[in-house]
Amino acid sequence: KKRVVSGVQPTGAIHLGNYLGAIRTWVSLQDLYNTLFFIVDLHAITLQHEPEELTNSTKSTAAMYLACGIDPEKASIFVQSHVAAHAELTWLLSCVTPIGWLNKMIQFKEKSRKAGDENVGSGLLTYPVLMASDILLYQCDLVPVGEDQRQHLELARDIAERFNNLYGGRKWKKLGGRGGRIFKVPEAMIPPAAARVMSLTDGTAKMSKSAPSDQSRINMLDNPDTILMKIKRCKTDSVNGMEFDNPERPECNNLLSVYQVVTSKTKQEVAEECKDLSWGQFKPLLTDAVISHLKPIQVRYAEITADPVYIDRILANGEDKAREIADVTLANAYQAMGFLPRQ
Ligand code: AQP
Repeated sequence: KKRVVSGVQPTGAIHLGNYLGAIRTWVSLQDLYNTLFFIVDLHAITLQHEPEELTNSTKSTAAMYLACGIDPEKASIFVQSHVAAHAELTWLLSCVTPIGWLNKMIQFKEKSRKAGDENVGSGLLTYPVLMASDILLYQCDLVPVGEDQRQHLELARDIAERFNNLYGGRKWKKLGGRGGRIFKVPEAMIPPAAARVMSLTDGTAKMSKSAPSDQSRINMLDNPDTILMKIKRCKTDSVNGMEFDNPERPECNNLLSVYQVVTSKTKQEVAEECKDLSWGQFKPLLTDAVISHLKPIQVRYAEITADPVYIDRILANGEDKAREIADVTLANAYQAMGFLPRQ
């Protein structure tokens, strides 16, 4: 079976963007592939954070994975910082990643601009190297992510190729290794619809956990009244009739795409159903569809979090399985670079 890995940062409440762009796809993959899904807590400290919030978010993100349908019998679920190989491999990869590659990352430019120079640690720049470690450690084939992560995934592929070229093949064999490549070069897997869910208050900005206004996103745990209110107040335009793919109407395209995915309808069905609707007619349809899609997830979340030991057990089990794979790759990387083996 091919291997799939992915994760979400515990930087706040999981929103519809994280779910539609990533977690929902994972659920459909766990029957077909060997899957590892982790909570990427080391990534959550690249901007200033509250320690207590990190603890709480890590637990709630794990519970949300389960509530959304990730099955611990099929997938390994674990916390990134519990597998030390992630941090160790990051150092090795940092040393083969040119700074120029990192300077080109759009997310770094955006986040560092927003945070202001004083608050930007070097971890924000090297974040994509940690992400490369997350992926390459598991020799995975596919990485399901939202559109916003495409550039980071390309970088992970470039780092893998550079490392393989520098240290793989005959050189590695000479040091007692297997020869050939050290890391598999993975492919991105981006969902066909709602790969980039946009903010409710600005159809040109992505929905994000860290956006200051909670009105800009629908959180997975928002209650029906909150969802109703957020959709009621979301940004619209003055055109009647709903349509996909009109660049002049980003909000319209965004909300239609969300509606399409939460109702499991095709794009054609939704385009036909909504083409003559006004915003006033469309919003209640969308509100009901989102509320009923989220309801079973919220019920399950409440059940899961009622028993904290349950999650701890799942995370410990996932960690063991992850470590088995990660430690082999890490040992290979050390060996290929010429480090003296640990006894
Ligand atoms: N708006 C989005 N639409 C579709 N997919 C999205 N993802 C995030 N936002 C959207 C996908 O969710 C997964 C986890 O994302 P992350 O937590 O690692 O970080 P992020 O992409 O930076 O997400 P946020 O919500 O914007 O977090 P903050 O505000 O903390 O930076 C990824 O697969 C991502 O593609």
